[in-house]
Amino acid sequence: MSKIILITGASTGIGESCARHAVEAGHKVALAARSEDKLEALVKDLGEENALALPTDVTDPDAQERMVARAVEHYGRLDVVLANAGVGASARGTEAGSVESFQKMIEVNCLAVTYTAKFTLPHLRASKGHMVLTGSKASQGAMFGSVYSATKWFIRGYADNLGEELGEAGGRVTCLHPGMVDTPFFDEAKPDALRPDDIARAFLFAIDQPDHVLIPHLPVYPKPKK
Ligand code: NJP
Repeated sequence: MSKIILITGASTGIGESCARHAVEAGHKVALAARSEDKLEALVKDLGEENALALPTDVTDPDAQERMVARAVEHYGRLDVVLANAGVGASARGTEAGSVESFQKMIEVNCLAVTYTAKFTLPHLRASKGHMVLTGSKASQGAMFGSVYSATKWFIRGYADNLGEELGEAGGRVTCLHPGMVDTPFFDEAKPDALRPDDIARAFLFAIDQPDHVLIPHLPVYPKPKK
């Protein structure tokens, strides 16, 4: 069945790849991020009948409320939400990192996800839909820095609690936990990392399960080298 999927952080990397795979699988997508030019280019690629650009800064709750309203006005419902927008910091340690980078990571990776959930949950309740959060393998170790890891611990715990909230209405919540993925998240290419496509396939696997199946957590790691 064709699903209506709202994706935050859709302009590049994992979010963009999830959007491409979703449309290829016959779904329709609403794409949110700040970079309007990238979203418009993606909509052109995917076809206006399949994709809608919603330029949004997810740290602004009013903007997210408008984002959700526009998606629902356009498509009539929401079946899946991928709360994926996230940022890291180039200086990783707590001592080396700037206070501003800590604030930004907590604002985008944690607070903004609560806004996404707040404004989409009524629609996901109505559709008995599926919320997917992009967590990280880093929640189990400070692979990208302690503060970043802690923001993804928040996502891990929040996913479990949201699962109870949405579960009451017959919906589902899944938390993806990618290992390192080669995306613009990093300044330099990461040759041994996963590719965004690897996460997109996992995303589709999670949302394509029959209604009686729940995948609460889905780790996707690069295979260790011998
Ligand atoms: O990174 P990137 P990924 N408002 O930089 C958007 C997690 N993760 O795909 O606004 C709205 O290509 C930004 O769009 P723009 C990671 O923590 C990654 O790797 O136009 N959107 C872009 O679309 C994150 O949660 C790895 O700049 C905002 C997107 O977020 C998710 O995967 C490993 C925004 C970031 O795309 C996607 O990251 C892992 C704002 N204020 C978890 N700020 C990894 N790459 O290794 C940013 O375990 N965005």
